[in-house]
Amino acid sequence: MRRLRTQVAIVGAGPSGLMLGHILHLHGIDSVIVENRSQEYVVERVRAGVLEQGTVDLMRDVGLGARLAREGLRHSGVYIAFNGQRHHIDMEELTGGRAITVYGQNEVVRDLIDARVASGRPLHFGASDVAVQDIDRERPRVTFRLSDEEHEVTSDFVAGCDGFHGICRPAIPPTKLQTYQREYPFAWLGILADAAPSSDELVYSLHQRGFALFSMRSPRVTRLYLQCATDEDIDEWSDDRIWSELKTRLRTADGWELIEGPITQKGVTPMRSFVAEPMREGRLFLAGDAAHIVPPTGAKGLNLAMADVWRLGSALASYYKSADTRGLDTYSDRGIRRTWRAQRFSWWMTSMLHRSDSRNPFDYKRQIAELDYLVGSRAAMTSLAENYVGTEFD
Ligand code: FAS
Ligand code: PHB
Repeated sequence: MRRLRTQVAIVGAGPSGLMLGHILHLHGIDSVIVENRSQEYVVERVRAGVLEQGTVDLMRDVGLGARLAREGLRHSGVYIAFNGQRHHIDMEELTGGRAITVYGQNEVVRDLIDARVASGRPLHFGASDVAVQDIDRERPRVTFRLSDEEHEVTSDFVAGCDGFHGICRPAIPPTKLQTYQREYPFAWLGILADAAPSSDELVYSLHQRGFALFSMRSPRVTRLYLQCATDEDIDEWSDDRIWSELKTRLRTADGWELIEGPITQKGVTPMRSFVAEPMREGRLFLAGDAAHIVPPTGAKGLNLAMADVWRLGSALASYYKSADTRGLDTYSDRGIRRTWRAQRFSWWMTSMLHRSDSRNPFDYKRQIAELDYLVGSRAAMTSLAENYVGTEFD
């Protein structure tokens, strides 16, 4: 058994675990990161692509803003399309200068892994049998196997950054945890294509046949999504069928045309809303998808995770610097408040822009009326804009 002692044991090397490790490193606080998948898997998996202003500011503040500034695509607005018309919402103007940046989650993870390796601090990929013990004691433990050797990390705190299917949230006794969830009766079929993005900014579209989203990753790569059934069989979707359905749902009267290209990745993502309360039990702190899941329509998942670890990192820094526990003691309440605000916005975007399974024409007409009000009201557009670009981390 190899025994390690550290200040903060971090389970999971996704964006939240890696960013927390980096923030702690900048404050001179020790941590060990334990991840059960390989580095390649963690870097290559395709997920989010939209960074709020707060996430971009955090990347810059922790010294990881250079490649993001060079390769990220800053967007001052977004398009909402319905009835064959695209309507632009100038979020930067409506929020006094805040904007979003398109930069793939896997690029964020790549930058954070490079920084971790450069710090020389422990980052273990491919760990198995990861478990958390004694979270209600002074010295919680994380145990795992690595190349057939048992490891035990003893720490002051454990950060559960291991996502929705991780082992940290289930380590909290069910009597102490309240969960809230909503499953949506549809999913997203998403593709990556080697095609130059034909729109300068994202296009969210409601069509009779369902939702569609035009997004991108770089000047050479387009990212697109369309609403599908929860049990959709991806093998039934040839590339031609995908392009023709996307063209139908994204067609607008202003002659804007989708540019096609080789599809390099496709998959179906389920849609759910999930919240676990509290986000802390004893010496265990949950962050990111381990504590909450939002449907991706509001582009909040990654950004909420970043807000959590900014909050947890600052709280741990105050604790180690001046034994001030106020940040740790308010971490969960502040996190839960921000989470429900993101849940409301993500649910609203999802409900407004997807065909519900009722197929009741009343619902579709009401959705169109809501979109018509949205693009005609400065107040309504401002509400969408400030939620979409995100508020200051708190
Ligand atoms: P993550 O899930 O990213 O990371 C958790 C890490 O913990 C993983 O590396 C996992 O391998 C590891 N882990 C799990 N169990 C472990 C164990 N027992 N021991 C050790 N390690 C363990 N958000 C958007 O805004 N837009 C999108 O388009 C979008 N698409 C998404 C598509 C998918 C398929 C998914 C699942 C999510 C998507 N999201 C999207 C949300 C996504 O961006 C998440 O919010 C973000 O990855 C959260 O980051 P983490 O909390 O770090 O969790
Ligand atoms: C993406 O680019 O992957 C993306 C963009 C906006 C969303 C969800 C996903 O709402």
